[in-house]
Amino acid sequence: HRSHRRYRAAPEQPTSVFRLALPDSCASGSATNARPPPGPARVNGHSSDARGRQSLKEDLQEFLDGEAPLHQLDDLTKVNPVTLETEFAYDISVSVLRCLQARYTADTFYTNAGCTLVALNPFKPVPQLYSPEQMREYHTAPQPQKLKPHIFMVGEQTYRNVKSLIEPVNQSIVVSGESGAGKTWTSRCLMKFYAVVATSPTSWESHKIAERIEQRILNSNPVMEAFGIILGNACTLKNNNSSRFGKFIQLQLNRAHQMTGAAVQTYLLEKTRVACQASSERNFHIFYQVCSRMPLHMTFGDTTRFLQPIYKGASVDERLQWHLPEGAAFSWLPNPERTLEEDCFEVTREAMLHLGIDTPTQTNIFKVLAGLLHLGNIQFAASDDEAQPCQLVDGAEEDPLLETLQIRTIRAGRQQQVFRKPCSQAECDTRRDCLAKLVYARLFDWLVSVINSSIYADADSWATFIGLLDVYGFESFPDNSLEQLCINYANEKLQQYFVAHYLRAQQEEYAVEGLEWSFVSYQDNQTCLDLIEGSPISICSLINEECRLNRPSSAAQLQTRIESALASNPCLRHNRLSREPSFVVAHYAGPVQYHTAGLDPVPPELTRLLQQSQDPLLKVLFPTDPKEKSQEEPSGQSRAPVLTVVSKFKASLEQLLQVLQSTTPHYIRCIKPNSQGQAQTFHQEEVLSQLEACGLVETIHISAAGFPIRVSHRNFVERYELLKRLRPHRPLSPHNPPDEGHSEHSLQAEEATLQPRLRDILDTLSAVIQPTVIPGDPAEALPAPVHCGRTK
Ligand code: AOV
Ligand code: MG
Repeated sequence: HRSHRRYRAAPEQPTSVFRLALPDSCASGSATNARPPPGPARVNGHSSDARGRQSLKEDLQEFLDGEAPLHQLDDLTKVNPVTLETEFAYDISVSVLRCLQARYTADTFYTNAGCTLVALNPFKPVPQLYSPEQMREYHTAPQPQKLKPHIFMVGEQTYRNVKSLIEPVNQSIVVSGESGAGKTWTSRCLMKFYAVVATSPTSWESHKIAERIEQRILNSNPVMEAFGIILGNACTLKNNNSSRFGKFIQLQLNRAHQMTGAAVQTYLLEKTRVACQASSERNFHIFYQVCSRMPLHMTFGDTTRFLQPIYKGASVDERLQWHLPEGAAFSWLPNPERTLEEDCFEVTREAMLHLGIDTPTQTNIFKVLAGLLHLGNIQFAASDDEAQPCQLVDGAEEDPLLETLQIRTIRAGRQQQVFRKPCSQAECDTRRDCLAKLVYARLFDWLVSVINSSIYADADSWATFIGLLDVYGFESFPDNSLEQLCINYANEKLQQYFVAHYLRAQQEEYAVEGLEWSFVSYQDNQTCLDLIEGSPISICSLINEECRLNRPSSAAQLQTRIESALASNPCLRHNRLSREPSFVVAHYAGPVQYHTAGLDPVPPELTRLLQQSQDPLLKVLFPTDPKEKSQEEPSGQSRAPVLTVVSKFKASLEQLLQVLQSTTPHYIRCIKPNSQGQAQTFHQEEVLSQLEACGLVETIHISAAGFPIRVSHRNFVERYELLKRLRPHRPLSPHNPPDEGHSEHSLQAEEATLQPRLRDILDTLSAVIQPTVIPGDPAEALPAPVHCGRTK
């Protein structure tokens, strides 16, 4: 890119974004020195003249054919004068955006962007894209990276790295993106891919290849589905089948590189959904499945015929056994009329059987889930007398469970004297919700451990692994809680890891090329991470402290403490307009305001109550720990440090990063072209904000700080060799007079022979380097072009 500077004679003009002057002949594509006639302004690389349009079209066509990597379009903007570099983010994003849109319109959903694969959600079935033939094509290609960008290309590259005999290294594929962007879909397709390719090497030569592959995919499906469908997915505004947890799946390979097992680690289950669902959203699918008794039917024209009375839901007997009579209404089951294909109870049961969860255990699970629904119907009425516990709206009832919800037990003094304090109505509600969340979260964790024990390979039977990370992308809503803080904290960590990897990769590449370069001016997101997790004081440590103190005014106290203790960190901001206690963190993807409410720790008496349960499943979920009792302080509080959601999450995130750091990472950024889930619809603003949130814009910044244009030596020689022959000893410059050794005549002769080739080269150059002005900038303001004299 440095060599471009010679052609940049643009004086600094503040209004101009693209200030590029080209030799006339380059700009016009003609052999004369005539300047192109002033015409309508050219905007961001779009030239209004026919030649310009043609060039851009050709460029795009190259991209659509998968011939050129994404950064080539960025080259258009790298020719900006250095002084205007602040404009890069916008302009480069625009060119990336335009490229993605052109590809999307042409049903090309995958694009390479450096070491990242950008995946656009087609929002329509594209079965041919994921067919066994496609898998075979990528798996058997001598160089899969030369095929069209595809998730199978990443999958295959990853697999080959693992197979590399010189240095087999564990691999990971980080799939990120916002809700509904296609992360789970992508992870699932990759698992299907590995279920096919990471098996016996002879299978590709067998006769009934396609049939066998299909069978293998089908066999592995219930296990793959089980990660989400059993307890973890729900219908949200953004995605009908949204995974409400993050997961890292480790696909384990033996020495022959065959998949022998897997292990799954989950993160941050959105357990609040059990007790609290946003309007128009639903609880976890499983609750609807347990309650539904709707026969599966097919519609033919106007008439509805029952082909076979296959019941999606439980039988009448089962429902009676679980106390779920037909027509029962549950307040934690909003929008029950909205049925989805994910509500198929049979599939869930089958997946459970496949995982080794037998029918009696399944019945226990469904009983507990039904119990949670009944818990949600408990309504407390405020008591007139503060000394008396709140009563139930439906009338008085005596039950140890209800009592635990209504009365707080405090143990104090050396004698462990028990004090009982009635809870307010709001406290009762919080305790009820807390109980439900606690049970559901333990059930989910237990299920994950069951899944792991059914799919985990023996430690000595696997040698390497490929990790698939499917995590929530960066989130910013009008109302953000500590849950969003955890999600965005994870994204900050992953972004830092990505940037470190990307910088290292670039640096290594430059070293191989013998180029000296360091990204000294590059600022990473460490300041923001210091704010969230730094030592000794950070948002995390203050949250933990506040949870330990467990005082009624926690939310306000937390805000005050964060503001005073962390005021010096530039990433901490305050939104004075907010009435709720809150703070603002300036993330790499933009500022987010977090409310500090919702720190309620689990009351110990709730856990004790569950530990005393006689239910066979609850006994497994809440085993009594003999150590727990001895740790209790006289106040009834445990002496062990309070393990808040944030601190648990921080620990699991650190563990995840350690695992990732031991691997070679690959990145797939999923992008949602529109929030309505419509095919063939590309909303530029929505995509642009996702490009920012997934760190792609920042990646381009880093790229622009280094050498963003990479041309192989061979291509370079092929393309520019001619110029060397024209001027063997001197750089190409308008100020250099013709070489003394060359007579005017011989030069003309040489030019005549080389003219067609030269014209060709200059045409290509003019397609890449086009003078552009921002809208409203008069064309006359274009700087005077550099005169290249005879070297044109
Ligand atoms: P997510 O995992 O990123 O959201 P999903 O993978 O569940 O998103 O994708 C959402 C929906 O988009 C799917 O149910 C499909 O209908 C559709 N989809 C995604 N990718 C493709 C594709 N390649 N081809 C066809 N359809 C696709 V969330 O779990 O909400 O963060 O929490
Ligand atoms: Mg998902």
